[in-house]
Amino acid sequence: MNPTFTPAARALAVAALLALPGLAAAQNVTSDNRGLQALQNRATSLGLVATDAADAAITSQYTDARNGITHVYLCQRVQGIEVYGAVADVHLTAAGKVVSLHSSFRPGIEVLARGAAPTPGLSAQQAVGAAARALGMPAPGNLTVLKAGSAAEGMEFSNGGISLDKIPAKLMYLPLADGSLRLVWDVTLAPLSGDHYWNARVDASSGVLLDKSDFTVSDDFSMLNLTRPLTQATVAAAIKATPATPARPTAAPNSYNVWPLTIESPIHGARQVVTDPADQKHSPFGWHDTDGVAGAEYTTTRGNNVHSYDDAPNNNNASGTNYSPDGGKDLIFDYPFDDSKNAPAKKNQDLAITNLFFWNNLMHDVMAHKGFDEASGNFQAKNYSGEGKGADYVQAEAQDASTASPVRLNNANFSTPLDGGRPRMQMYLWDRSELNVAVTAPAALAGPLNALEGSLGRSLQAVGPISGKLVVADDGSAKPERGCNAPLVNAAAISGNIALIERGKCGFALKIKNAQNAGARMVIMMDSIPNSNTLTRMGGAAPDSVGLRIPSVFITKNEGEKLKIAARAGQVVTISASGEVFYRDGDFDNGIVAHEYGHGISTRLTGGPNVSCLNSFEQMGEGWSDFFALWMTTKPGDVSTTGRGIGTYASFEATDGRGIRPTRYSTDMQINPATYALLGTGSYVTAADGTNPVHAIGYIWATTLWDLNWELIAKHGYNADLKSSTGGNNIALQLVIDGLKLQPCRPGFIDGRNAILKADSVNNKAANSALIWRVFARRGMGFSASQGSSNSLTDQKIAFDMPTVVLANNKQLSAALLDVYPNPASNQVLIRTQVSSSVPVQVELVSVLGQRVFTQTISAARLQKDGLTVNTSSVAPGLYLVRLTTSEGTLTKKLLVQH
Ligand SMILES: [Ca+2]
Ligand SMILES: [Ca+2]
Ligand SMILES: [Ca+2]
Ligand SMILES: [Ca+2]
Ligand SMILES: [Zn+2]
Repeated sequence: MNPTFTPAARALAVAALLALPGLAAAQNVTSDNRGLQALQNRATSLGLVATDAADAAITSQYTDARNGITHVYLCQRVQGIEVYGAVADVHLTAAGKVVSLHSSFRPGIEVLARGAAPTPGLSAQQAVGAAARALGMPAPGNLTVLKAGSAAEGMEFSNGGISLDKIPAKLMYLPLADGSLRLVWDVTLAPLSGDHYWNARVDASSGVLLDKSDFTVSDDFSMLNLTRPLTQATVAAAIKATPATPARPTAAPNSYNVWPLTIESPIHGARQVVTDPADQKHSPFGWHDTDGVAGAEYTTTRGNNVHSYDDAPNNNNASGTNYSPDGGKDLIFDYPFDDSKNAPAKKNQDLAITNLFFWNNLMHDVMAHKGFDEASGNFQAKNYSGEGKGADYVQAEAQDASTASPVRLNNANFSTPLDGGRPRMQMYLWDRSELNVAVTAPAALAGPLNALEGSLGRSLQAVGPISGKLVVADDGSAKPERGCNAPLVNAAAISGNIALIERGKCGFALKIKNAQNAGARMVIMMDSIPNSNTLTRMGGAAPDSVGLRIPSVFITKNEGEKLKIAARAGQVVTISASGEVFYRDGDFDNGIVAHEYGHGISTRLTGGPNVSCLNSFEQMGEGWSDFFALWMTTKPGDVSTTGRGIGTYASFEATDGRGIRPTRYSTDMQINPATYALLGTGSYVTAADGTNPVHAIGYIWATTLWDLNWELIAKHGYNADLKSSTGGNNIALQLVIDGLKLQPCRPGFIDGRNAILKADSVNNKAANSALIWRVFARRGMGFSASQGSSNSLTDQKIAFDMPTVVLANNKQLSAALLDVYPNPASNQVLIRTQVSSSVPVQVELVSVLGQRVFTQTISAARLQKDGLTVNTSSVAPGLYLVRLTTSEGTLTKKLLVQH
């Protein structure tokens, strides 16, 4: 210990001495120290010295009611102060056997701490002010202490008028890049804009911001559209166009007229009146209770699990007065739906808030049956069991920011503070613009142009229809049509007309600005790449930041060239252009609601409810969320090979559209070829600014979980009762949820695979291990695969093999191990397997008469990775047997050839 104690340091040391050994400031005070002891007993094998784990503390601990596993989550401490990011998890059976243990404790922590300043120069209040300043927030007002505690235990302050929630602050050690420790204040602030929920670490002496993470996970889909101003013109016109509301049946008490379970959105199925939907076990007092005593506390869309309300102005309900529909004493939430294309969002507000309320409750109830419950840190106002922390129901904000300036579109996000902190779900409108840009003269060129609007300037929809003469820009340079030099030489000719400018040399914004300054009413930007049909969405700056007021559209080089030649030849070229924007409401896309809620589940379950650690580069947060969305919307009779897009409703697509991911989800690798090998390649790399392609990463992971779900359905059947424990779909979700609890903090794909295998061993005595291996091997996460660092996207080893033990004792191997598609086949067929073989695999095609029409030997590695494509165009139509002979046994499957 440092001998030069200041009074502050002494106070700290005393506080540390007074703290119960092994217990952090977390809520789960328990006398069960088996997890802590297990960790301490294994210190040496974890590369630690005894003192590294001597002062470890439990951040949370709970026993799973279904499988009896006690999950213990710990943090490393030195001198009673937590070390940020140094955590461990230990999982024990009822008998005390350790089934899994991970640690990221830092070796030699005492020596490292000696180099760090032992006392904070700033008080906790000063640290809150410093963090706010560093994060660009206003200075906090009167910070009153809501929960007192020592610096090392942490304390909570009031929101200071700058945060949407109470402000926790705690003294910690932050490991720096060079391995040294720095004493910091860990401060959590939720700015009033609702865009972020910062967990920041500032130097405890200087107040300098050293590290931050965001509790908000954002699902930006089109950054370019986020700041486009909404005009009220369309909305007003749309009100007139709205058909009369049809008569509705009178609903029974406690009913909701919504798109219920397994219906993904209004394009996927009909709305229905659902009566008494609250789960008897996990919402025993109904969805409108908050006190655990019979009788609803709210007749609005508010209750123990969620409070859903309108947030069109994006004030984030700071005053607590945002609007929620009221179902009256009978709790009847039955509102009309105007599904006309140009219906204003406001007209469907009651229904949007109701549907959002319904689906948040549904996620709560279904997932509680799978083990996301009070003990493990779920979202409830009151915890009826007394386990875990309450006061953290979801704040679900419908039609968020739809009348705010700037408007937010094409997005959704979810903020997950630690257990006891209220999450926020923000659901936005989605837009789609329809452009009509056409040449009206000369007759030889007349006809529609293939055009795309960007985010620069005002939209055609906002400006209204434009028609006029096209004038080619002339900036006086060797390539005058690029319009980069100001002022334009032919400004007089351009004034009052439409400017044609070619891409290149300078940015779009400057070109448009030059045309605007010359008096142009609109810009048609032609591409500079011949024969390209790809239209570029012009963007790069918020519209008003560059002072652009005129609309602009992008067309191809080939179309633009014809117009340029005609105009320069002296012909009068005229253009007409108009645009209209339509909106869809994310509140009706149940897949997106489930996805957002899913972020809360994966965040609370990984590392325990009192630590937030889904922040490694490989972490699969978006993947779990997509999987939950797909899982909740699987209907009886669905088949595994059908492609499923995410967000098809919000993206104005048909139900078989691609949605917002690289491909649709499917077990058919022709539809969805994703494997672990994609990670770190192409668009699956870390960007120059350090951001990761989280949705692309998640897509690979969700693909694998989706395969797992269907393999288990094939084995155990589908159970339409989603709260049951039987049926392949329920077994799959249970493995995924338990995998979240069992995996280490900051996980990668192989950590996730191992946790699912572990969950199967705990839940099902490893009855599905061969199936799980097969699924992961098929997507590149086989037995020999490794993830390298979970914080790098480029150091993985991909493998498509299965452990030999799985394949042992099985000479006639299961047909499920052999992929043959398409089947029936016409001109070619792809044959693939994950089975390993110490000798080259013989692949044969045998007719029903036993005649071999094809034979080839190929390495097992190639069959595992790429498969073998066989040309069947000259094979006579009929039934054949595909036969593979490996060192582990034979595989056969029937194949029909048709021409
Ligand atoms: Ca009540
Ligand atoms: Ca909001
Ligand atoms: Ca909770
Ligand atoms: Ca890696
Ligand atoms: Zn997401």
